[in-house]
Amino acid sequence: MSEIFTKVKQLIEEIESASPNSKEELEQFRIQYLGSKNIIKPLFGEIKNVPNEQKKEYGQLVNKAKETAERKFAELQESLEGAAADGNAPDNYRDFDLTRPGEPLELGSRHPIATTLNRITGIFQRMGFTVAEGPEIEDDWHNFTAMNTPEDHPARDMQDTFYLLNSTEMLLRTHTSPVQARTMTAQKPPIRIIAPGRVYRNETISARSHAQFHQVEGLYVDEGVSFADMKQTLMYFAQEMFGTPKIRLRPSYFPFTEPSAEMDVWIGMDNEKNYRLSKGTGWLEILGCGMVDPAVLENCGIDSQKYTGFAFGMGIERQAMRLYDIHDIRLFFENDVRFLKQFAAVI
Ligand code: 2U9
Repeated sequence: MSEIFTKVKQLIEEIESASPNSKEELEQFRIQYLGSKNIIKPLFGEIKNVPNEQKKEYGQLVNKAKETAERKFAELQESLEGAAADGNAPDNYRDFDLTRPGEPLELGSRHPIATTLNRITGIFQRMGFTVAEGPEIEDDWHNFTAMNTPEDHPARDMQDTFYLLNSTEMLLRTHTSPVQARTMTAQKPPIRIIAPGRVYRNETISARSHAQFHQVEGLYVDEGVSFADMKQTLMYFAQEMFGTPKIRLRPSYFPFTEPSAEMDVWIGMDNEKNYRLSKGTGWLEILGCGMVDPAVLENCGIDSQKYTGFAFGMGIERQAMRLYDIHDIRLFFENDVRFLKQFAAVI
């Protein structure tokens, strides 16, 4: 009877020393020792031929063979897979193809609003303006009072301005002017800043208007700043942004500037697009501007006898829509990747 014992012991040794080197060999191992027709199974049946006093010992030995096969299989599987992940597997156990071409890195894209904004601020930065920023939740004073907008001005109406819940004091800024008001109260002239950022107005959302949009505003305050300085600055901007210094200033009105103007840039009408954009005039309205009202300077603690300044403001969405031929302002705020991916080439 010791013969069958020897056979099982040899089998255990055989299992212990097995060293499959490939997925296929490992599968062979599994079939041989753990499969439905494995060679350990019939050994359990042999117990009937083992004398009673040795049955227990025999049963334990065959169980050991089975457990050894299970443990060994788990170990082999782990080491082969681990090696494959390390790239150290035997050549025939790699389940990936090293000759496959690499996956190209997918480039992200800048949002067209960011690109347009960066371009505009860049032009003014090269003229010596620095970028100033401020909160989007503002108080009534910085947004309206300091800006010479009287209590009964329609802009203050709930219809036009988003006030914070149960507040008549705190609001979502309707322009980036409060950034400049804050700078003026904190700094002495010369002040030469550009304030880009997001603003909010209580407007019905459509293809042409949105309740949130972006502005770039500029402010230059110093001794002896004149309307001519403003015109020259804006001409240079037109040259850089649109490739032409040909601008015109039309009289306009804003509560915070006097005199005020609107600036158009000449885009001509020699192609259909420019004809459409300029409504058949060749002129495209770009921004509003003017000499800072002395009352605004005084509100912010600046001596209006000594200092003068000019300011301007423009909406970014309008310019980006023109630049990239986008016909619906809502596309800017939906973050649909099909829209955003179209700007991947834009740096
Ligand atoms: C201070 C003093 C004056 C900023 C100005 C405009 C004219 C203007 C509009 C353009 C389109 C807003 O985005 S829009 O709807 N803005 O026309 N903004 S002057 O004047 C200032 C700013 C700050 C202290």
